[in-house]
Amino acid sequence: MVKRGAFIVIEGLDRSGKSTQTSLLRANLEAAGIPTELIKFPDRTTAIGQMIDSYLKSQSDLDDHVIHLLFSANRWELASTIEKLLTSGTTVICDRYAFSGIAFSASKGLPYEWCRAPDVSLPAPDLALFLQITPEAAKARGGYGEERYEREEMQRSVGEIFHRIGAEIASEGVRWVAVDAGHERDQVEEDIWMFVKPLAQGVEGPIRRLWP
Ligand code: 2DT
Ligand code: MG
Repeated sequence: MVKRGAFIVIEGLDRSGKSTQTSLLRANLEAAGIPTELIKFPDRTTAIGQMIDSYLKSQSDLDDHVIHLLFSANRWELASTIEKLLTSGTTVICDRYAFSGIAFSASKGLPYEWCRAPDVSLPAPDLALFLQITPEAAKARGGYGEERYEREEMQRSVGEIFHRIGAEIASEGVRWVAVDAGHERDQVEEDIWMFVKPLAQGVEGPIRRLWP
């Protein structure tokens, strides 16, 4: 049976080390000879991505529902690319995905079920790794940046919703693994590799869909 590439999502709060760890993971996969593509959401380069970027920088204001749908549309723009990559045997790593979409919008008060709806039937990851860090530890790392959502109260409620998502999707059959991102960089890298390595040689079976 021909194997497809693995679809790996890395989620976490701001300052949890997502960007560093997604880059390290890509390097480790490539060093193992696995063709790998790293995609970051939001992808701020598309027309929709530019609207999102402007919103995050507070250069524009949008209704909470509208920005939620734009984040989802930004994933749909890349959905067929992700599928093609996986089918051609490339492993895809996403830095944030639909789970961030729910966590941030629901923490602003939008209904949880409403937040899940626009991502229905997007490709589902084979493994979602949640980089867990307390808001206190994040603060100790130099604090948050200037963008919208980069505030301690918001990060705290986003973290709580991530936990709810983790519990729910695990019961629906998506592998959701919390990794302690409070450790040293090398330790986190090693922990992530331990979970990804078994998938690195490819995955059998069709690409699954959200929400399984
Ligand atoms: P970065 O700091 O990773 O660039 O993210 N976000 C992200 C949402 O609110 N919904 C989504 O669907 C996604 C993918 C999280 C920028 C901010 O955008 C938020 C932080
Ligand atoms: Mg950020």
